[in-house]
Amino acid sequence: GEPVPWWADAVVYQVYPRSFADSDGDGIGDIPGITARLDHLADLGVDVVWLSPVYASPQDDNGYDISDYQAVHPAFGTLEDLDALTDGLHARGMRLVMDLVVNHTSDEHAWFVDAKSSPTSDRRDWYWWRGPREGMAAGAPGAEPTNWRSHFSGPAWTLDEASGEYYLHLFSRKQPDLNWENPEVRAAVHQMMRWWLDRGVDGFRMDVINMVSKHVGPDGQLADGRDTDPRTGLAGGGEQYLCGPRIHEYLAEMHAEVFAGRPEKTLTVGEMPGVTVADAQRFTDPASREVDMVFQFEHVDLDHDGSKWHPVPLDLRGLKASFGRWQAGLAERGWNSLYWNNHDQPRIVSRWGDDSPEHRAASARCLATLLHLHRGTPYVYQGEEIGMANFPWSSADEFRDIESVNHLAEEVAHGGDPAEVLPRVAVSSRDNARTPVQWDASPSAGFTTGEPWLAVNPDHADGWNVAAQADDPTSVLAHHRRLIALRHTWPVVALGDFTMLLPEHERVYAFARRLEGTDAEGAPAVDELLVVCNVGGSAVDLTDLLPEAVADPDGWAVELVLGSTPERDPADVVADPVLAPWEARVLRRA
Ligand code: TEU
Repeated sequence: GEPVPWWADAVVYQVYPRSFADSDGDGIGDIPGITARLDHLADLGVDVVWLSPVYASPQDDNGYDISDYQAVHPAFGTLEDLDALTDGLHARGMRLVMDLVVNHTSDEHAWFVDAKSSPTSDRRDWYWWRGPREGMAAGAPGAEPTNWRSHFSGPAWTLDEASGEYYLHLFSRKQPDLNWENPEVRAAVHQMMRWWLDRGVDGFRMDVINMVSKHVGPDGQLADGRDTDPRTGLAGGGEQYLCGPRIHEYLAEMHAEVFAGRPEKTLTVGEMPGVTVADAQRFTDPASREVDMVFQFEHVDLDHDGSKWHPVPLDLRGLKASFGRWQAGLAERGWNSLYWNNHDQPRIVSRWGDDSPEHRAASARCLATLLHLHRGTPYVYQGEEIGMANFPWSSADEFRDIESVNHLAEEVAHGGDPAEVLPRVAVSSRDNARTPVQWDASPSAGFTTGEPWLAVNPDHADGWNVAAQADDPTSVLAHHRRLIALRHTWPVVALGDFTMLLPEHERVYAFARRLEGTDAEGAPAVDELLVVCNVGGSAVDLTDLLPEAVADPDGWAVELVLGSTPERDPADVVADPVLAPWEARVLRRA
């Protein structure tokens, strides 16, 4: 078969630069701040850093609106700072993956300024322009060319008064969508990517890359009711722009134009909302030469009903069914990414764990174990390694994220009661992920000497910081180090087959991993792991539920490879058939 790729046993760490570490006291994280903290990442043991956008940007969407792909936003530093970061990572054996945001640019990018300057501009066709709906006047309510809704509220079209045409923006009006049908656009993107690789970066995380091929024409479906807001008449429209007709062609072309023949070890991961297992198989099949792995959204869509603003409790069986399907679907061809958190998701310990003082550390360790023992490449989002939690929001004016701010405004404009809207935004807001990283217990958590751009979570003073956890072997941080080391040292963690156990159990998440190989003498050998996680706050007896997880003094022994209760003697843990609240065990069949 194919040789095992270098990233099969890698762990990726995501840095959101605005919130990581501020070196100059302006309250905004920056690149020198990251470079100064590289030892934390090296101690954690991660192999790759994915850096969210640091490019020149008006910061309408915190850098996902780029005005110059080959320049650094001044608040983040300079190109030289970025080179120093790259060198610092490489010197420690880590690689740097940049964010690639090419579904859209900023409206302040020179390409869009040129396109907008006149309908006859050479670059007009680099974006999507359409006249008003037939029979309607430009600017009239509902005259937008389609009923598509922007991901950040309101229509996905904005009128350009001068020409009487609308331009498409699936995100904010300051993020116009590029027209990938135009080969000049694709060539410009490829050239820019090659420029970054030549400069020394090691790959790209590709923002909403499955949105670049779209069918701009039909209305979104209004029938379903779930993706349509009756108050606005807008529909999602995703069926017209997710994994559109030319998406595989575009990604294969990008691979050929940018990556083929490069001797360097690169990594590509495509962020793909709405991607199915079948799509992902093709995107990540090495034979397709498209991307190494994708970010899928199925699991993070399980705990809300329709819109992300209507949370419902997670049913653990649904999570097992989903992860189980992805594990099986990409077992033979393709590869999974594994994540709980990123800069768009609320904190996992608050979301599916329990952030009360009693269970916070245990639930963070449990969920990390569950994720990292799956087959795929785990992604750790900054702060996740110390169990950072959601922020205790108390008023609407605390939010900075455009998605949250626009949603709050839209709800209130449509008569929503702020007292009812605020708690739902508090639970789901992307700003939960964006509060500053908690380095120590000092007033701004060691993030900045100035006024942080977004409030620091007050819990940093209660041990939820890097300094307090670094030398504590029972900490969430120490547990992450052990999980990452386990993947690096045990091939079965990276490569073993996956079998879900107890799919119908509401609380115990259990699975087996199995790898056939050879022992030190070259004889056939099987390595087998059993992972058992108690996803809840009361104890569970495994005696009848999962007898193979309970040590049998007369039969084969069970060895504890990694437990989530480091204060206990491993022999005692293995001998105890009762899983404590939020306990996780990684057992080896001997
Ligand atoms: O997000 C992709 C995306 O689809 C978002 O709508 C995401 O699902 C949403 O934020 C969840 O609430 C990517 C980036 O990760 C995000 O930060 C950007 O805002 C967005 O693309 C536009 O570039």
